[in-house]
Amino acid sequence: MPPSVTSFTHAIARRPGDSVIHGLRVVDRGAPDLASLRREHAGYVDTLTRVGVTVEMLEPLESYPDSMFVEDPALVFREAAILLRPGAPSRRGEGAALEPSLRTLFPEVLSLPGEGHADGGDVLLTPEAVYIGLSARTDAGGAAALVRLLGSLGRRVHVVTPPAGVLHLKTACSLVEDHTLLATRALAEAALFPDLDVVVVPEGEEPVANALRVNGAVLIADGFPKTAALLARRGYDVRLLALDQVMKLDAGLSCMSLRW
Ligand code: CIR
Repeated sequence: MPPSVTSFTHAIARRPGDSVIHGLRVVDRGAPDLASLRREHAGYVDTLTRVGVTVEMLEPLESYPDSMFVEDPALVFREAAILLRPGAPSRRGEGAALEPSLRTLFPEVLSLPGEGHADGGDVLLTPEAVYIGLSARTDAGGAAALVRLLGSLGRRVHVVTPPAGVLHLKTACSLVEDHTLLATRALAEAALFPDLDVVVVPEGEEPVANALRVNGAVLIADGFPKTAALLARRGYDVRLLALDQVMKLDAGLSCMSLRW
């Protein structure tokens, strides 16, 4: 049986540095408030711990404002970690900064070959397959290199094109079960995942599509009551997390950790 992709014992997270206020954002809704953002990050790590995950905390990296979003520069499986090459020029050194920690935690650390770019936020794992979304951050060259690398590890890989306007594939979707995807209506209608059931996020609550299923719980951003009620009705143990400041940086729950 393929391994579950919603059960984790370990994670890596990186504390936000002061420079996080200069993090990338597509629409500028003002810089995040540093103290509140740090509280949100601490609450996130605390929740992961409460649901049974041992979190390896990394120190802030001031030279990379977006480096608390550790999901983008790497991809991890129990048997290996892959250093990616983020698409945003300001994030290109984040993989090298993560490498020493990954080497202490994984039996093997591989690197994305070639010149292309790929962000971990564009990679969705299901038990049987890996989906890579093309985006402003993940280009055709990076996706092709990742397809070859994952293929050599025995993974089945699909490259998909999310609808325009999606920063990362997982900005618009996340797995709430091994075979059930929570997704925005636009992504659901694009029908990119024939082997998954799709739960559509209620209209107006699209930012909450980036939920995080961890062990028995589903973590979602606070402030999206229709989605919280929908998930609770479906029997999920829903945990609400304050995320207002993190969301000002176009980020969500999955991107603040690497999990395995
Ligand atoms: C960025 O634009 O790279 C950061 N401000 C946010 C990254 C969020 N990552 C993700 O959704 N996977």
